[in-house]
Amino acid sequence: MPFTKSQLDEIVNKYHTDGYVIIDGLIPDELYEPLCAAADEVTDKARRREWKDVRMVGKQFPPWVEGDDVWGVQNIMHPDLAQPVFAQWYGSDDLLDVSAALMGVTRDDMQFELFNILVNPLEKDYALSWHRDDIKATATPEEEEEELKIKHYSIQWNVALYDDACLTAIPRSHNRVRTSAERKANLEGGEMPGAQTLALKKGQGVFYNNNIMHVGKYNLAVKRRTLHGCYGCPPPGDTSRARNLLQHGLGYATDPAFKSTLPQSLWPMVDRLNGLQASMEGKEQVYSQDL
Ligand SMILES: O=C(O)CCC(=O)C(=O)O
Ligand SMILES: [Fe+2]
Repeated sequence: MPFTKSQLDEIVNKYHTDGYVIIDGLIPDELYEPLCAAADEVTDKARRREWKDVRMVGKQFPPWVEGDDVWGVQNIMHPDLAQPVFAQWYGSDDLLDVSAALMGVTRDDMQFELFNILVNPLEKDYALSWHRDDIKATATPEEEEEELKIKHYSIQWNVALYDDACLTAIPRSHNRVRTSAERKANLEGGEMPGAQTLALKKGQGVFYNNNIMHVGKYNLAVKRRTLHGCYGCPPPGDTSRARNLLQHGLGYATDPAFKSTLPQSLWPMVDRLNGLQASMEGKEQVYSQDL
């Protein structure tokens, strides 16, 4: 169901104030069961290592390495996984409309980016450490202040196929330097002041500024299949998204056969991504984090 202008205004306000916003009803009814089935299939493949592009327990950021247990499946729109329902949903109207509103652009300005799925580990509970996705935890307050000023031209989301209480964040921390208590807890461990679990009911999504202070905690006993991805909206010629994006390996999107498998709503968005990839060819890959 399309969002009204006043609903979108309220969503955008909450997002800018708190650094995140939780939204209902982003999965059209007819896609829910097919998405669950596709999510199980790609998760099983990843757990059997028939799909190697995975997040391994013990490693928080790319580049991903070999390991024993999987906490995420990467690039789920890849044609080799043959699950077109993921692209169908990634190109669905409500998701695109709300994402465009949150970035303050129109759908014509949007860029195709990442789409992964986050899953429960099977062997033992796992937790990431507190982080902002694009600023190192070791940054000095001065570096943090400078890096927080950088505009990211993107929107990131988690949309839960099953109830999900894995993501915890510090509301309103997306645009300010950590307090000394937060910095200490971040670097030395211990209780994080102001932490709040962003619990999702099945079908709900959280859209968040990925520089909000946040952490993931994964319980092996609770089934998690949470759609996790982003879109961009870089102005023409701006390559700043490359650092965050290309570390995840989006080469598959340059194959012309790939585009033909996608809904047409995504074609101009893929062209924009591929323009960015072409302009970065031969340049050294820089990773956002070293964990
Ligand atoms: O598991 C989550 O919801 C958060 C994952 C996360 O923080 C990350 O991938 O950087
Ligand atoms: Fe993160």
